[in-house]
Amino acid sequence: MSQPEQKNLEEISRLRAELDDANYRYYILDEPKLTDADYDRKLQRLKQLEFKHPELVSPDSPTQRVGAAPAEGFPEVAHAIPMLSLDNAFSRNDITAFAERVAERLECQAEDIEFSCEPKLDGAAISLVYEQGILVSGATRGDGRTGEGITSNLRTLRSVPLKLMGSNIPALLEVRGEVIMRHAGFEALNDRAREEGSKVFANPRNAAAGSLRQLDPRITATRPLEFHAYQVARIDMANLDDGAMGNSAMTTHSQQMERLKKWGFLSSAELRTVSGPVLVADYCEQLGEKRDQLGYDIDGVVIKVNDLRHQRELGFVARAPRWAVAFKFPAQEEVTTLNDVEFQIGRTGAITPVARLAPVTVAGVTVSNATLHNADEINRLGVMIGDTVAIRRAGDVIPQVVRVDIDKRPAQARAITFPVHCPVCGSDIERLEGEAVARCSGGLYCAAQRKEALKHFVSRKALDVDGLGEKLIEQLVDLDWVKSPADLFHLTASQLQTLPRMGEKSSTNLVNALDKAKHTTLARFIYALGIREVGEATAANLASHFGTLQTLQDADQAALEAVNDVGPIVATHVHTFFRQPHNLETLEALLDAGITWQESEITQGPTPLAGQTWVLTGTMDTMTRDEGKARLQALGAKVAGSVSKKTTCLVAGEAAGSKLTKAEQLGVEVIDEATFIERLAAWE
Ligand code: 5U1
Repeated sequence: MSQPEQKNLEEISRLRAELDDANYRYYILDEPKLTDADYDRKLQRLKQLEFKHPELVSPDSPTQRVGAAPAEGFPEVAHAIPMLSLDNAFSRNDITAFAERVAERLECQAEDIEFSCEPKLDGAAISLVYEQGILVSGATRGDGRTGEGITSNLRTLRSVPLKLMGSNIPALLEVRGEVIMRHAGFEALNDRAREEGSKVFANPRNAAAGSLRQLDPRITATRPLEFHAYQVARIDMANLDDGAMGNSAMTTHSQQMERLKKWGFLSSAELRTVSGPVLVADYCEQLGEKRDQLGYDIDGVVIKVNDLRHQRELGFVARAPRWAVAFKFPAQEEVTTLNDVEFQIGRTGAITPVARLAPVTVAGVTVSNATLHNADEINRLGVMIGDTVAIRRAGDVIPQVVRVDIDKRPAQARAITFPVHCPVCGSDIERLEGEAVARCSGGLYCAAQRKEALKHFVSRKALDVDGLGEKLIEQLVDLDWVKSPADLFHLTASQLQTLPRMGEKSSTNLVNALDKAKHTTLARFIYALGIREVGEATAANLASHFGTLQTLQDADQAALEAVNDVGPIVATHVHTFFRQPHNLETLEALLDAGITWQESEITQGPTPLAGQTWVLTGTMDTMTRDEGKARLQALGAKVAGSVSKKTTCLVAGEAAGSKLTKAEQLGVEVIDEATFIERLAAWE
């Protein structure tokens, strides 16, 4: 082999190791090491080298995740050991009964048995087989004995190692687990599908299973799927020296899960081992309370006898192991009746059909309203008033109507008519071509839009007016006292006192709070205007880029697109906003009412932090993190959510946690709140 060839070979193996390591840190340890751009650069370089040396391409190379051609169908795969189902438990008594059955067979006390408890993920069950550490087969559960071979699709998941990491690699390993889609990824996938008029999934489980059964792996590769391991089904370590496993030999399920992490798999961070049925039931209760905050669907807890020797001793009965049970949580889907549909108008005029339901308890919470998204969704569901519908509630996501039971449709069911005029102000409802959302064209003439715009205007990240809640805003608009945000500043304490539940003190406090809110920052003021797609960060970028309101107002499309993070759509919204006569009137009225911001902010200051990346963590005494972030952005810095090698400086407030540790490990500069304030004062 020539010297350049030898060099290429070395670079290939170095790049593969670096990419595997970056993947492992990102997906398994949740501690990213490379930025996305660095990862892509290295992957590109590796592709280039492998193109030059096709003889060196191997199936475990990180370039080979999305390589396979579309399939015609999936081959049958017989599972070497059946993929069993589990018996269910629904109460503390059921858990005790299970533990006692186990104790009787093992001839011991239930309290002394160690159980491993972990969430029962609601996704698609999968088996992965590794020979000599290389992924050779991946299959669905199917009927438990035979599944579908979907290796090419599973290879596209970056949480599926193509090659086991670390040491003591077994000759054979079969790992089982669940492929899931997190709520955020699921919502984004469905939002995109609604916009494009393509298939909408009823829940993340269907989305995960459907994504895995794509004939073209390139489609699977675009889906936000994660594989979480939960069982070592087969392992053959005969290839290793007797002593190779040393003290780390695995005698329990929890040890196996730890070992799987070292080999590059994700396994549950919620796994706990506890002894006896009381603590197992406590675990189930606690996980049930946490269920809405996990960000992915779980339908219960899997409780396993932790000792592998005891598992073997207990064996199986019919289709389920005697050593495990699934404690089931209440379902996240329930059936109820659609009593009516009302149409709600949002801040930007977007009209959302809201299903009014016969109240139903879904996963422990009473649900009487659910979203129907838009007209296309109503058509897709084919739903009518009076129908029996399935409602899904998960995490923080707004409850949704996911299905209709046509067979139960009553004779008097009524079609849902999408209004052509705004139900609040009577203006035309418009739907722009290519947009899924219909909008009321009334703008601030529409009381509904006015109420929402005012709620936004006084909200914490905007003008932050204390004591002006939603109900009060609604009253002020309904009484026609407030037609535009500027009217707020003309309210008097004596006028406010005439409202129900507004005493002398609260009225005076509100007037004072409004007065205080007049002195703000340019970034907050821009955000408060409620321009479409202009969130807090964009507002801060616009403020620091243009420096004055007038320069922003005068900016053309190209000048707007030159701002950090502003693309053509946002630029169009901003440009259009400042060309609407009623918006210009509102601005003038606000300035006349006395809204001001510090002079230093309206003259475009220097941007001494341009090119730097800062991270804020912990709590600060004198300002919120949002405020700190806006001030850094005004100085030209980028403010990131996590610490990496690229971080210039970490501001660590009270109770700073893992970000501080990481910054220290990476040698990133760390400063406290006092130093941060000193530096801001010097730069500003
Ligand atoms: N977390 C988890 N889910 N789950 C499902 N563990 C687990 N174990 C299973 C199944 C069917 O089966 C083994 C107990 C055999």
